[in-house]
Amino acid sequence: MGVTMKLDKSDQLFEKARKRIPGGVNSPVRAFGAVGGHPFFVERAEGPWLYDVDGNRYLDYVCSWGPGILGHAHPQVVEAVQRACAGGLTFGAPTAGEVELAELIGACVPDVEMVRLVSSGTEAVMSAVRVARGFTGREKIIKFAGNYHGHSDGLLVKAGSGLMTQSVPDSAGVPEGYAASTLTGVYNDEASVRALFEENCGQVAAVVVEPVAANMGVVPPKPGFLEFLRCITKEQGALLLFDEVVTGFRLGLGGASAYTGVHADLYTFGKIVGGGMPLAAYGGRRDIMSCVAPLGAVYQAGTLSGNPVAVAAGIATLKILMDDPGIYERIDGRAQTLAAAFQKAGLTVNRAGSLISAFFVQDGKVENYEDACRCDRKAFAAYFNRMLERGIYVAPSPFEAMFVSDAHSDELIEETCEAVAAYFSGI
Ligand code: KE4
Repeated sequence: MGVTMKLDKSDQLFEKARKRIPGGVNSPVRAFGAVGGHPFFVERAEGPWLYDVDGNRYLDYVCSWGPGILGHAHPQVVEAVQRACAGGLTFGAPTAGEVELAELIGACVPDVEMVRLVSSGTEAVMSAVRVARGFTGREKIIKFAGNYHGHSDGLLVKAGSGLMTQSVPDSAGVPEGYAASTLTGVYNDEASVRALFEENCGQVAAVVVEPVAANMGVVPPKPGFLEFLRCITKEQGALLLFDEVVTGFRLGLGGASAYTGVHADLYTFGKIVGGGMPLAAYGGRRDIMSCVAPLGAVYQAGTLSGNPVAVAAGIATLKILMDDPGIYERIDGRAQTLAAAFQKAGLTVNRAGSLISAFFVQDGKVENYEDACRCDRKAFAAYFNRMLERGIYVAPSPFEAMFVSDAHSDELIEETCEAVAAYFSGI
């Protein structure tokens, strides 16, 4: 099933990697497990292009799973990082940049009155859940099958992304007790949420949700679903936590709350907010965030939290987006063009802004985990490998989103549409 491109150096590296790194990769979904063959090893990237160690070039629709909204190696972001590096890599002491980034996040998402910078989306969601439990004094959380919130123990229950790719929705090594405090609802199914609240009356600290799901493929909320979650959490004394690690600064500067009009109590961000560097964030209502140490009793800490080099990348990225909000219209329009090409080829397409998924499912819609699981994995793998042969790199999993960046020109989008049409017409 593998591709016929020259991948000698990548294969040699993969051989060596597998001796020292589990599966040869530092994150499971990169291993090409769902599509066969071996991953290519990247040498460098620029704009919409990835270049591998064998000299192959790929048009990149993974965009490092979301951070790459501006394209790779954006000159202003690189320059900001280089300038920061020259002043030292890490201090473990507060810097002006952290204040500036916190203020920029709050300017874009006014619900985020206070924010804490951390180093990964996993850490952001794990910390936000702890704050929700500390603030409410309650233990249980509700998540949704197919939503992925990083790999902290309590959230690796019926999770999406790499777990769906490997068909293992739950992880080994998670103590029963953790899983017992994580209740799982059906995305877009209000009755499933109502039932969980009735069965666990007064015990639910928060509903944790991807406001637009992007880890079972892209699955937008049905009209009224988020509004329902907002109402029932208020009614039940629970908090609403929007996990915007993917949607934050992707669906627009204001993320999902601006895109949907629904406002949460807590938010998590990652990917774009760090400009491609290891930086994420959690934040929200001042009264809730005042629970966080050293102000309050909920402890969260990090040696590299608010790292000055990562903060410089984040500030540079947000400033470019804030100075040119037309980016969103451009990338959404291009995503729409791509979506139309997949629809014309007969696929079920879900799109939210510049997030797209084309599902290999026989007719019908994809509105939740169960629908997404119906996808034809073999057909997806064949499509993935043919596109890769043509130098077009989509995520090596049917349960990830396609990301469009500002570096994907109209011409490149057109070329991609032609490749899609050629593939599905058997050329
Ligand atoms: P990280 O710990 O990977 O920075 O973020 C975890 C996370 C949290 N919340 C959402 C909604 C996420 O999508 C993620 C991570 N996204 C996946 C891709 N869908 C990361 C890719 C990977 O695991 O390699």
